[in-house]
Amino acid sequence: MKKNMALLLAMIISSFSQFGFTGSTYITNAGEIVKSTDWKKMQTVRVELDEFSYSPEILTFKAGQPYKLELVNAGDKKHYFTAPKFYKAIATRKVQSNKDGEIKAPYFTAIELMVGGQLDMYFVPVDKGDYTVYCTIKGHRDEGMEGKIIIR
Ligand SMILES: [Cu+2]
Repeated sequence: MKKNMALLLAMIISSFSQFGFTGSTYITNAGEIVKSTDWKKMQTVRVELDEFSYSPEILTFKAGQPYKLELVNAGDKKHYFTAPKFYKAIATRKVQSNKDGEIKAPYFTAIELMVGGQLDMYFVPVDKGDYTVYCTIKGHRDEGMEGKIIIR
């Protein structure tokens, strides 16, 4: 399990290094939004990753409402929850693993889930719009591993 966490950290750190090249337009006051949010009002949404799908396939969130998004890999392969534009439209508080710990960070581009893994993302949707989520492992998106995220 420690090895998995180290891998996960490596993935997240490598995601960070991409910022400089994207001309990023992340929510710059994400920290203030997270702090001023009433987390007692948080709603929990669960999405399962499998071969080769996200269930549910369409996620709808309300701007300003705090959420815990439970990302669960129910499949037999590793999968990604890659959604660069969505991550840029939200204020993220943290991503937490109930057994390994948590990572407090305002910005992500992708989250990788090991087989049987679960990570919970705590966030507040900010920018309304339609976003795409997909798996970046070779062939998975072609097999249909793509979903939609709506912030309204
Ligand atoms: Cu996949």
